[in-house]
Amino acid sequence: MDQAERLLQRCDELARVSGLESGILRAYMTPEHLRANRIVSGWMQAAGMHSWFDQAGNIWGRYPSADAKAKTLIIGSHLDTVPNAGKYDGILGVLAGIELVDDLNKNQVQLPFHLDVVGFADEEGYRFGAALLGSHAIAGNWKPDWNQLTDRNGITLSAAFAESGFDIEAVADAALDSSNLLGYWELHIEQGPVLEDLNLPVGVVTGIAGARRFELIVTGQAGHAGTVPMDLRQDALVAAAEVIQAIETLAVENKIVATVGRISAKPGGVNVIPGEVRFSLDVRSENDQLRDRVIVMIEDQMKAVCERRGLRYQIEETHAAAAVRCDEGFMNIFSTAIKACGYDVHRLVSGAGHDAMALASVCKVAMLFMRCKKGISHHPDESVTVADTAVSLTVLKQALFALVESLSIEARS
Ligand code: HGY
Ligand code: MN
Ligand code: MN
Repeated sequence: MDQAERLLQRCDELARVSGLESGILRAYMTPEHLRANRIVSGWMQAAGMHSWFDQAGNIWGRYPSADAKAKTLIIGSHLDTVPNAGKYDGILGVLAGIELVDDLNKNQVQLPFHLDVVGFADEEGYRFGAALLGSHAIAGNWKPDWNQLTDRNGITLSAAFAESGFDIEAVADAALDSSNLLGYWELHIEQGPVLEDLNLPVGVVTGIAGARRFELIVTGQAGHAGTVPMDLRQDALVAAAEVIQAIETLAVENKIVATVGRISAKPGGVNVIPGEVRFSLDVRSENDQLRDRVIVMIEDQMKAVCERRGLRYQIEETHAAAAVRCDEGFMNIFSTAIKACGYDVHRLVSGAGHDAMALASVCKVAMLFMRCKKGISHHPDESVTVADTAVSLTVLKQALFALVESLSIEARS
């Protein structure tokens, strides 16, 4: 079996490590998160790396340079998922790093830098709402108030750490010494239709759209569905629906993206007027200033609707990641490698968020996108081909050797 086939077979194996009876879910600090890490750690060791968990629950493998004081290139992505996920979002990038090292190890190739492969623990932020927790931790940007975030069952992040055998007070020790970092590379499925439309297996990411996430709460008055006249109601769900419609209109008018992915109404009886509604909001744009202006417009709409209907509202921010530019030098290395493989180079922005956003605060970052069928992602129909996976591995390997070459030229100059 060749490396691309083995990589995809390993994605199938990890897909079976799930917290759901049917479908894939691996959330932060759950048994399935740790089980997946241990499986990946075994593959890292089989590829010739030594492997360890860090204090934030990320899994690492190191292919060391002979020079103990060498700098480090990190290649990785995330092993956590959204609920009912596909097999490749994140996972592909971690396993590609392992295949790259396995090839180097088998051919006894020595690098002038340490090559670390990382499987981040919580890029999606599904369980606790805040995203990029594992990568923020290694970038030294852990926020202490995250410790008190709670999941759907009211379990705090610190309790979840303890249940999984981690001490959240030690999470700051996961931070890397950024002076040692050459950079961070991430292979990731495109999660969009552009490469398929251009009939290209891979593309170079120029930047990542910034994202902000919120929990919006509308509070009215619960009441009997049969006895309260329509003009005397303070119906939280109807008010929320009006706000959600306004969110869509504002996003379309301002050419950004805004999504309400989750909504819940209390008390939840079919014959009870909802007294409280909570819903999520995810707003993104390549232009942080435009995104933030639209968020203010959304808040204004929320205020106007609630005042008119006599309801109260709260807006809690749960995640913010600034738009990120990828490193020009790395983009050129990836572009040259793609050309050497005989393909046109297409550069594109990522609308999806990635761990590279968190790493960008401490080192240069670059991303290589790989085509996925119909651009489908965050869905069981996520699909890639062995051929495209093989191209991605070849491009990464060519890019790695080009980096070695550019560093040796730098050292000689
Ligand atoms: O939400 C995102 O963009 C990513 O998939 N976490
Ligand atoms: Mn995702
Ligand atoms: Mn992802």
